[in-house]
Amino acid sequence: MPRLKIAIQKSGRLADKSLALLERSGLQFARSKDKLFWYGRNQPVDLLLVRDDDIPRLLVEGVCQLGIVGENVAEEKLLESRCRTDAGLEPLIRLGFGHCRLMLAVPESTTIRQPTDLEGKRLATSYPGLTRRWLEQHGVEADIVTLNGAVEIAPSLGTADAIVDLVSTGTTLRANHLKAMDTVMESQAMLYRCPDRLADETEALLAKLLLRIQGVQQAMETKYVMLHAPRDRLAEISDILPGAESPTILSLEGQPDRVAVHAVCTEQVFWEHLEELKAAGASAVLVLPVEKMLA
Ligand code: PRT
Ligand code: ZN
Repeated sequence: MPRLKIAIQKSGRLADKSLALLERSGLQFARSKDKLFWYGRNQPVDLLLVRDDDIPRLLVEGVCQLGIVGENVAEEKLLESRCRTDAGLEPLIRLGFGHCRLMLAVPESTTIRQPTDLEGKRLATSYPGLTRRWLEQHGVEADIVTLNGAVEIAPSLGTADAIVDLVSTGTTLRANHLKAMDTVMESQAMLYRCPDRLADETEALLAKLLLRIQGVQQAMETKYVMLHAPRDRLAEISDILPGAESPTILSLEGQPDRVAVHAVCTEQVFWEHLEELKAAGASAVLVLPVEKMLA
């Protein structure tokens, strides 16, 4: 009987959501507090809990067949060519969490305004591979100072003129009197597979698991939206609903000019959408989660 191994981050920003996704996909594990290995209880799928930096290598070396890691880490590791470069990791599903940007940032008071101003300067980063690629793309020669942490304080310490670091809310940049100048890479958590083809039975198991994960992923993004709308603005309202196809229209007792609209929105529903709906005459807008779906 073939077994699959999935690598996820042991602790950190991606850890809880990675595990939750797998558990929602119906996988149960015999949890052990300190150990790195959790045995699959109800499916032949085991878990390896490691540092996120190790995940690309574990996949390339075939120790694990699936792994969840930020696109930033996967790209960086491949560029640093600590793993075999001829066989890249295969990205399978963008997971919709761990969103961030790898950004080039400069001190607020700097005279650096455009990429060419970085010529001959020093850039501090934990992402030397991606930084080097950005410099090459912009035809700039600069020194890269590789740091494992506290990159944001390098300019105030005088060890760098600019930094390339991950940003999500921007609070860290502001707290260190830095401002973003360019986006080097946008990233989120991604499910990757090992580059090598597996035995037929193992491939079949992997395909089955992928369908489940995709289903969970879709259900998490999908919302059921209910609202009341003026009959004569239905087309406009349907256009605002993100990713909704043919909504259900129901008449409202005693209100000939208004109808109830029920729609399955397959893309994220933001507050902005609700505000637009309201402006188009919608009322009683409800957004409900979808537990499971089979399209
Ligand atoms: O121990 P291990 O090596 O497994 O974890 P780690 O410390 O290397 O990584 P961790 O858990 O911090 O991050 C894991 C992944 O989360 C990253 O590789 C990214 O893909 C993703 N991610 C999303 C982030 C952020 N957002 C983020 N904001 N990773 C780091 N940050 C840091 C950033 O480095 C900076 O110090 O948060 C700070 C900036 O945040 P804001 O909100 O102030 O902009
Ligand atoms: Zn790490």
